[in-house]
Amino acid sequence: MHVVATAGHVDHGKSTLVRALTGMEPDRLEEERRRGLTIELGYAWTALPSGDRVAFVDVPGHERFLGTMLAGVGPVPAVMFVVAADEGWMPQSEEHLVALRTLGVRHGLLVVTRADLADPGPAAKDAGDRLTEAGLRTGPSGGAVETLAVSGRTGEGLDALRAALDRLVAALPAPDPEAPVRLWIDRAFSVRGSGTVVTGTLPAGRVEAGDELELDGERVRVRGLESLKERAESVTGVARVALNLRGRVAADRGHALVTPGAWTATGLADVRVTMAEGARGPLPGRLTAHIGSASVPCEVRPLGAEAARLRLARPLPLHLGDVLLLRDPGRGQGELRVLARATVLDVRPPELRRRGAARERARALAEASADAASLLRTHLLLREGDLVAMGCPPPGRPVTADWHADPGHWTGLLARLPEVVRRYAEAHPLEPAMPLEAARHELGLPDRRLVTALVRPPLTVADGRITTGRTAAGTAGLPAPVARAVRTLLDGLAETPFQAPEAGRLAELGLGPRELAAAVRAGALLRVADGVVLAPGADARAAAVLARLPQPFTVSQARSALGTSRRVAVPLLEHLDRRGFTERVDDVHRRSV
Ligand SMILES: Nc1nc2c(ncn2[C@@H]2O[C@H](COP(=O)(O)OP(=O)(O)O)[C@@H](O)[C@H]2O)c(=O)[nH]1
Ligand SMILES: [Mg+2]
Repeated sequence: MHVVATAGHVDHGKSTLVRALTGMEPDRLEEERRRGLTIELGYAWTALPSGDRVAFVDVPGHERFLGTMLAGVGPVPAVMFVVAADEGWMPQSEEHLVALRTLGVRHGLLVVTRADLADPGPAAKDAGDRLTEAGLRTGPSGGAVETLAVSGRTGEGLDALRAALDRLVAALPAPDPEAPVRLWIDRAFSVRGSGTVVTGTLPAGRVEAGDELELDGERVRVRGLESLKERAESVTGVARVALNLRGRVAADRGHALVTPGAWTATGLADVRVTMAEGARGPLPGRLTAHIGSASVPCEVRPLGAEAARLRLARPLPLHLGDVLLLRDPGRGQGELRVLARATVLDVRPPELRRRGAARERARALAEASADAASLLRTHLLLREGDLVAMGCPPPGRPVTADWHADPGHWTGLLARLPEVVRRYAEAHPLEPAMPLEAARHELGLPDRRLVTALVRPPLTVADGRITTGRTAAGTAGLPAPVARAVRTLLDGLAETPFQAPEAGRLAELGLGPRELAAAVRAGALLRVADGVVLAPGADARAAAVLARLPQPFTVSQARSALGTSRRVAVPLLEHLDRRGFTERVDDVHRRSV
């Protein structure tokens, strides 16, 4: 299915055209029929010559209902732009085109109606040029917008229009069926005995009966669904859908049903502002923001030439890259009310408290793009779930567990940790090994696992503390030749921490079973299995490396991540299982705990 919205000045024949194409009545209200005027959004559908179905969202053209028009067009990917042959370009033709351009609607066709009343030529030429200039296209790439002359009264030109609609919808990009759902509600009502029904245009993703979605932070259950008045088990966007929700749900136009965890509900967003064609700054401090079917009052705080912070009157589920249309509803007749496009660059913007913080933020936003790398430059560390909810799948591997770091920030932390550990040792001569928690606090990190991931040779972790591995604990109590041999071993292990020395090498250093046992008792070596020894803390470091693997993992994946052989990897993994760093999933797989 495809969904196409109408656009154009009042009385130019939009509703008549939808009626002629579908045989359905888009003006449902008694008042609309009495006044011959569209007030509310209208819905009608038909099959095109190709067999594809198209649903129309018919919008009002009257200037008083611009908000409703935007709610109809908001979630829809394509428009049928209507201009009357006998009137030509009019104020709401202009206003609707500015709105479409601002929202970034790129697909459409031009229909010059009332062609039985006047020569459609001049209106077609004038409006066609304007639409093409505004970037509206009918075909897959480049070219101009297709223009058709029709009469809703005589039916002249309707067949050609149907064929053109097929070309229009064939060129629309296919939406992702796996995309997270955000269904902007355009109608909501309760049906006696079956709860609440909401309707909307599903732009992408899939909704199924039984799904749990979120509405303003509350979970709601989809009891059943319909598309174009037919019951369905599941519907994939683009589609018009009606969802029957379980129970009584407070649902309204402008609110959205979303996949839980896939969107960030926010009342604060940092945006890049692009003035609408013909609009001039500076922006007023109070405007209305439109996205999907929502229109929400907002405060605009300019940060720089193109950057601003929006404070929305209620939270909206947003992703980076979302486009909001900013409008000044207070403007009078003849003035341009659509003022700007606001592209979302951050949905959890940092507080601006220090002097100069706003200017600094504006500079950062000027360089920012709507992706995870930009977000990490601001937030430094983010969990995978937060990135997903912001609409930015993580770019690379996490640094540990589900944490992603800005590469520059991470490198800085790696450089700082040895210094922090050294200063701690100086200040605590009796117990020089720094607790992980103290290091976490000192580096201002939100999770202790991040500290463990920052520990690199010669630092090691043992028993929740960081030691500077070379001055290995305990060699002091050993006989001098054993202590010397152990230090030689540890020096070798600093480079390749998981390549336990072979039996031959141990013998060469004079480390027989008795000597090894003494070194292990003294805490100078870690015994993993008979004849397999590593530096103290090597097990925690191995655990940190394994936590960064895709989970679960096999012995051979662990072996190559650790840079060692099966001789060491197998007993080391068993040791990690015992210590609770890892656990077995099945005969072949383990995962980090
Ligand atoms: N002669 C003629 N009248 C039309 C045509 N299309 C619409 N009209 C009339 O123009 C008026 C406004 O049409 P309507 O579809 O309500 O316009 P809308 O406000 O754009 O939806 C109505 O009186 C229609 O009957 C047409 O192609 N030819
Ligand atoms: Mg109408």
